[in-house]
Amino acid sequence: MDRETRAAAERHFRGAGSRVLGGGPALHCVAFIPDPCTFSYADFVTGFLLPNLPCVFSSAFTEAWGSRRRWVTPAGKPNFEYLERKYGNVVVPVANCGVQEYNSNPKEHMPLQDYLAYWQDYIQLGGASPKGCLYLKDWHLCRSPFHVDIFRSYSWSVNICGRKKWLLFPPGQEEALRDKHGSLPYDVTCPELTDTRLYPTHLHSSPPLEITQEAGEMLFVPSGWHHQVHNLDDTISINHNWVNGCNVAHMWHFLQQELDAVHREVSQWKDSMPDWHHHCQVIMRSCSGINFEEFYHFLKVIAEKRLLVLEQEEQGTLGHSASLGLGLQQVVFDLGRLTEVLASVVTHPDFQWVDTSTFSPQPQELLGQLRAVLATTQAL
Ligand SMILES: O=C(O)CCC(=O)C(=O)O
Ligand SMILES: [Fe+2]
Repeated sequence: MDRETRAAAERHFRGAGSRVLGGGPALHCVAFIPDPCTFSYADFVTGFLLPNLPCVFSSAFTEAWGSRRRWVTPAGKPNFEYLERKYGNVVVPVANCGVQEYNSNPKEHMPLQDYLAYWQDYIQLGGASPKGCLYLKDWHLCRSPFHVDIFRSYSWSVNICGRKKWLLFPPGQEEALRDKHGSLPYDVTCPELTDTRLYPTHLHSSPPLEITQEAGEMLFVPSGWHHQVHNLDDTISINHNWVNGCNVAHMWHFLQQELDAVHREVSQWKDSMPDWHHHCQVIMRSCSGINFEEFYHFLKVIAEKRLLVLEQEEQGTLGHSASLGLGLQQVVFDLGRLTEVLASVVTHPDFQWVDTSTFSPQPQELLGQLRAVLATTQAL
């Protein structure tokens, strides 16, 4: 990120106020980025991260990846022999796509070599197996049910080999896909969606953005975009999720929504249960994977790493690895966003119920430190 991009990003959030994720004009196509030489990180920040829009990077971006050479045969198929030799003993989680457990699939663990044996049999039998359709999570096989990524993170996904079809819904558009009980469908292509008694608002839903991701291509999935993925071939993909200054407020907004939902569910016990707020945090953690205390620690760890980079920069001891590969401008921008979110966390009424006595530093202390440091970074 350069200075100018940081200024644009800061302006973006200054204007955003309490704007929540969602809305925006309907999109009919997804941008394609053909050439790594003419596309910078700054272009990515202003064109996609800040407006929260998806894009596809051409296979030229991943041409040099070792996995694209070694995991794939010259014919573009998974190199089973190589994968088994290198990783055969690794125990991997495998989901059974034929069985629906809430909005997911039950998982078991097995050595990769067993999974690869299953996969080769599946191909030999023409895309069938008495064991059903097994899905190796992280090296995705088959298809992934309709979902939104954890904590409203961004993600990218690269096809090492094979092709995928993605169906993407901008934030908020999933609302029209809820059934009469408020639940989202497991499969957005299932015929039941047209039954207005089951899905009363489906008529008002917009069709998803449909993307065919070719071998080597990378798709950027923005924050809060629901999606469903179908493997069109035998496919291996690598995915990564991340949060930075551009979407950390989306994460915080999501956590507040999750807590509100818990409050609504258990509101009838509020007056009779002395530690009701604590229980809400416990429920939230088990449903959403994180509570307010852990979110505070998440912010703290990232803030301290960024503060260290600034300190080293000041002392002239900043090496490339110490900067986490982030430019100084990104570090300053992230600190600004973290400070804003932390200020909102510490004043949230439910955070007042969290026992912070053992936190080090104390939340207010960290906030003060961040504000003091930020005041010195304007000239950077
Ligand atoms: O590629 C897939 O099957 C699903 C990827 C995905 O959306 C995820 O892991 O969150
Ligand atoms: Fe996902």
